[in-house]
Amino acid sequence: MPDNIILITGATSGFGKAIAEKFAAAGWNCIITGRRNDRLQELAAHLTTTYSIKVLPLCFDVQQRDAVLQHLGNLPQQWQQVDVLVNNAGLALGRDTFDTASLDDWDTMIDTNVKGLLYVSKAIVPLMIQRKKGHIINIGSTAAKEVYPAGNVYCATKSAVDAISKAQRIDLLPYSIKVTAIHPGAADTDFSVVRFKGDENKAGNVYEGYEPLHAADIADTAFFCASLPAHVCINDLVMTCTAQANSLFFHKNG
Ligand code: NDP
Ligand code: 8X3
Repeated sequence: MPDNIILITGATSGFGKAIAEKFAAAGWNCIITGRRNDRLQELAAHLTTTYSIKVLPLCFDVQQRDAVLQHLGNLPQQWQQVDVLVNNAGLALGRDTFDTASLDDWDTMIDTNVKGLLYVSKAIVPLMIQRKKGHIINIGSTAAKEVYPAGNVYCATKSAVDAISKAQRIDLLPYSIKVTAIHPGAADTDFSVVRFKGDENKAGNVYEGYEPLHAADIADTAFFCASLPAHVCINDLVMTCTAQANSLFFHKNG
């Protein structure tokens, strides 16, 4: 299988799905992961038939260390040359102040956004080291750059993604592995519905009065970062919609 291979975690919706579509359209073979197998199978069928590429759907929870290592530590031979790994799977749960937030929500965010990213990276990095080639794209957030009210642990997990990206960049330097952290601001995916545990009204309010980023914007940016010449790496990229200055400041109509 001669073409480029991208592995995207959290490809069942939002950024991950859009990234899979973007790279598949450019002829990349895709390893797509997530917990919702029906969505994975549907996306795999769509990408395969639309773009005549190969797709390997892998259904697992990034919080489960053994499951991650079992799936990604035993990739079929023809899928082992992963050129780009996008650590995208992640979530926020709740928008509660430090004193009122739930420990269970904190555990899930830390286990997914931080530990999941570490498990996946640990499984794939040896394959990149072998080839002295590879590109890790970690999806952080503007929440990594400024803590906002009632953002506490979500912001902390994204600060951790920021720090881990810097650490990977230093430690993997001898192997010519690029590490890019993309930090998007508000984008209208399922993110807020998940954060507000299915409350569509609360989720919709997040995007009222301005045009947020769309998943395709992040996919275009990831594709740009992955398309640069071998000697060029975008290290850290913060992107927001025009109506957002940072985690705290928006210009909304009405
Ligand atoms: P979505 O909710 O649309 O997508 C999240 C993806 O992550 C889904 O595919 C989901 O798949 C996957 N995922 C979540 N938990 C797990 C898990 N335990 N194991 C495996 N996969 C998991 O949100 P976005 O696309 O917006 O979010 C993608 C990333 O972007 C996240 O890391 C988020 O923090 C970050 N981000 C989002 C922003 C936004 O405003 N939307 C802004 C900045 C960053 P499944 O449920 O099938 O497992
Ligand atoms: C998602 C964007 O502003 O909800 O990371 O933290 S925000």
